[in-house]
Amino acid sequence: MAEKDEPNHVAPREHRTGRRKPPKRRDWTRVYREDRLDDLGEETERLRRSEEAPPEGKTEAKFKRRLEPLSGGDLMDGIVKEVTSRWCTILHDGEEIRCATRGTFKQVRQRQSNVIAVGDRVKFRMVSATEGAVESVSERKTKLSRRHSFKGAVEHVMVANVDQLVLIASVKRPPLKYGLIDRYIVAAENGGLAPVVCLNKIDLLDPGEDRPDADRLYGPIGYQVIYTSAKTGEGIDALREVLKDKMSVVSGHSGVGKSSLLNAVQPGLDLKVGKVMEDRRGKGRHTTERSTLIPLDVGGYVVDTPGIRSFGIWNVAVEDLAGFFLEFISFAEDCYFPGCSHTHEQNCRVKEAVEAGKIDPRRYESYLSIRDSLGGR
Ligand SMILES: Nc1nc2c(ncn2[C@@H]2O[C@H](COP(=O)(O)OP(=O)(O)OP(=O)(O)O)[C@@H](O)[C@H]2O)c(=O)[nH]1
Ligand SMILES: [Mg+2]
Ligand SMILES: [Zn+2]
Repeated sequence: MAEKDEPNHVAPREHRTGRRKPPKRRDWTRVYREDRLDDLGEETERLRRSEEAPPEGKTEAKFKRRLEPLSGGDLMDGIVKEVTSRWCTILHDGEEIRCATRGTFKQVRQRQSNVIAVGDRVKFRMVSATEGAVESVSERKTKLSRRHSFKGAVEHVMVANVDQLVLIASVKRPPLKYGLIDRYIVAAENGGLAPVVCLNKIDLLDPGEDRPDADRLYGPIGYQVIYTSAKTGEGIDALREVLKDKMSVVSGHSGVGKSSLLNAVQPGLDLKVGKVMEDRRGKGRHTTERSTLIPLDVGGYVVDTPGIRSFGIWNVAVEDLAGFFLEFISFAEDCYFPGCSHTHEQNCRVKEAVEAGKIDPRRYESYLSIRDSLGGR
């Protein structure tokens, strides 16, 4: 069963009043906590114990050195700002502390894609005047996860503990892809984040050309849509308002203007922005190299992330997918066959609604495409 096989699930976000919930509710806290305990508690303990008793042939001195971090200063709370394979930066009391990723964490990481993600709440100790060591990671309240792009069936946690995903697309250069937006929405809902859609580069629309109607597509199902231009400043106030006092992550294709938008929201931030020169396919070069947590002057935090090429859905069962397409739900309830997949069945109310123009065909296409990628028939 999905619950047993995939213990890292976090609860879908509480939906706003009047909106229907995706069909599943799992006892995620219990399953998740057990999993975390196993991975971070017992596993860490086990490795630590094995370190304490030096195996034959290894010198006492070497083990003392490795144990040093544990006997350092007091335990303190922090939030992870940046992560690389060897170290992470923790924000604590307005200060940045660089922490080595201890051997125990590295070993655990081989089983999970990343044990520490940006946004994680951690406990750490100082081990020297300038360096710390992470001792434990708190249970994640939310997470934005995707399928690891080259490691096969491995989860990659992009960011932990954020309230909302501001998914950025551009109206042109690179071209707007509704399929990607819909993938993000499924992942956000599955991980407990509220999605907000932001269409950038509206200055590139020709005179008289209409804005893409994303607001008509997503507004009625409760997702805010904003239109922006980092170049002209249009919509930047609205974006700042969205980010204010919240923990957010911005994500989207490379070159859509994520870092440019954050620079516009907070002058002086000076995030590195891609060169104006774009490659032949219209995709900007990959400019932001790693995710970074940024404190906002208006209150709250935002995580800038590197652009992605594609987004593989993680930990959604094929039969649960339609529940993430909120406008399908009232129709799906009346499908003739219980467990209707809304693909080939007779008397499928969802397909009828698509034909009657009550469900947008772009959303139905996204559903079919994601379903296909999840192995649905
Ligand atoms: N015309 C126009 N260009 C923009 C706008 N926003 C960003 N750009 C340009 O788009 C290119 C990419 O911008 P970035 O902010 O680096 O994009 P990004 O999404 O952060 O890209 P990655 O870090 O690679 O994921 C740069 O040349 C920007 O100047 C906009 O609103 N209008
Ligand atoms: Mg960037
Ligand atoms: Zn159906």
